[in-house]
Amino acid sequence: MLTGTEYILRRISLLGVKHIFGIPGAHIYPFLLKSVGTGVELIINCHELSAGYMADGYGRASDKLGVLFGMGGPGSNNMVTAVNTARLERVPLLVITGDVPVHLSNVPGFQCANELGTHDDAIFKTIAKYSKRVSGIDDLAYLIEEAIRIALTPPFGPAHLIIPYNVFTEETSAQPQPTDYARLRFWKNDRSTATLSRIRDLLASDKKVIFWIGDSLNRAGPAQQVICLAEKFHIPVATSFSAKGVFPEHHKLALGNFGYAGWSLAKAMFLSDSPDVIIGFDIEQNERNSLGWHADLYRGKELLLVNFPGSYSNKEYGESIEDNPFYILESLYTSLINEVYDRHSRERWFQTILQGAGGEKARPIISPARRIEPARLVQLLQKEMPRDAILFVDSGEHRVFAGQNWKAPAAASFYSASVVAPMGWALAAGIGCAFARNEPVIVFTGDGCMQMHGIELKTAIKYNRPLLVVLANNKAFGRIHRYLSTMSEDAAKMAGIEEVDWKLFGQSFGAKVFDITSEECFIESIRRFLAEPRLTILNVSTPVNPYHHDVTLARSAFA
Ligand SMILES: Cc1ncc(C[n+]2csc(CCOP(=O)(O)OP(=O)(O)O)c2C)c(N)n1
Ligand SMILES: [Mg+2]
Repeated sequence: MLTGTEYILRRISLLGVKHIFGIPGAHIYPFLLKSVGTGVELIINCHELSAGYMADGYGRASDKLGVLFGMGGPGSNNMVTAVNTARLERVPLLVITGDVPVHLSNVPGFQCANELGTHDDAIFKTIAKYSKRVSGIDDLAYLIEEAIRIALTPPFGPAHLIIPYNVFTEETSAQPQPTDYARLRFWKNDRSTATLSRIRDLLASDKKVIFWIGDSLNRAGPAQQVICLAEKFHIPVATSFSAKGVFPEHHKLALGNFGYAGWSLAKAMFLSDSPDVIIGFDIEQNERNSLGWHADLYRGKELLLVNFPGSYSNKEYGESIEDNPFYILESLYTSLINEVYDRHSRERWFQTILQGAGGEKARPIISPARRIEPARLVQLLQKEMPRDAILFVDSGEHRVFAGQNWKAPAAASFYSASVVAPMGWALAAGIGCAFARNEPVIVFTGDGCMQMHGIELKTAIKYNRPLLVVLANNKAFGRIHRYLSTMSEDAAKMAGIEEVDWKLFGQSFGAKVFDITSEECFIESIRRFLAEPRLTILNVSTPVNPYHHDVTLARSAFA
């Protein structure tokens, strides 16, 4: 017999998940106490929201599942943005929140989410992919299985279970069994055969085709298929911001990322009428992907998007087929890889485009003043760090420079929450990744983001996670400053951030902190981190209005 807690944790352990993230609270005492010896370590965070981002980073980077736990009421309410981000960015998460014992569930007890008892499912039903209350120990095995299956079926997302206090301690005769959830990735529907043959015909034709790869495909398997198909049929490939690297960005067919903070090569190609067809996989027609629904993206070419059911679609913005991009790419690969195709006309076409655009060469960074430009920071970072370094990028002005200047060498090497863009995500998610992967992790963040979840540096130190945090410190909510400063001086002041002594802050947790004022000092500090990899913060003084080579890339509905 196993207690409810043992059952849950052993089931999670069978998925290969070794670390889960959360905050203690009365509702989950038995969950904390009975966790020892289950093969899963409970990582105790500073806030449920950043715990959620850590679970998100773990889920994205491990190709498994992130797990978040906490109490109901205030604990679960604090998780809301992380759960919503995981849904909109398609990250597999299992969220477990505690509750009062079943016999108290309909009275307003201490720390209830609402006046009728905890009933957190009322909140989570609107933001998660799935939310259920376990009514007793006999329900547990079935509901855990259902939650895991739903989280790991594309489009991935968060599944939530409320587990009442008594269910953690009661015993069950059920034994957790491993299930091969990898196969869930390849579901098909009644349109899939037609989708496949339509794309196959386009690839085999002499049409000028471009691939456009979206967020959920930022994993090794699909990336391999995209590379093989692109090379075989000579198809240039662009990605969304969060899928940077699914197609290696130094590849001769790489267009880089298109949309907000994208490459000029991708922009020139997508806004021209040179391609006949752009085929997108998991490219939702949202503002960021489409450069603010730029009219030229939809003119003079066919736009065919293979998107998960439920994705936003609008006929004015291309044709969206509801299907499974994982299945379609896998089937295109297996059915076409041995075909013979004459690439010559596509080769000639793309060569002409490249000559016209001058390629995506590293641009000289010309600063109006002698400061360390964030674009330059990213370029130097890439030069100094090992090729397989993983980069997590936060929300703000600094993100633009990562998008344009970082050349992601492979899938699963670049991560950003670019759909919801919650500030402070990158540090926490990067720490989550450092639990999942044994590789150097870099976090590129701003001082505003650092104010939100910088306290989680404590967690990185406590569990000995060696991250390199590059803090682009412009003493402002720079992204906001860019707009407010065009309105009035008083408005711009609202976007200022008063001096924070980040050195003192980081050192108070035991982090190594370097104040960076020159490029030489930046390079030297990176080398010191590599020689002795432990949590290191590079506090770089950057300008509030950095030099942009192409401000139109930041085009938005608001400006
Ligand atoms: C949780 C959250 N609140 C507000 C915003 C709006 N916002 C977007 S960028 C930004 C400023 C970020 O400042 P900082 O981290 O210093 O980066 P910078 O823009 O200066 O590079 C703000 C307030 C947001 N994205 N997320
Ligand atoms: Mg800033």
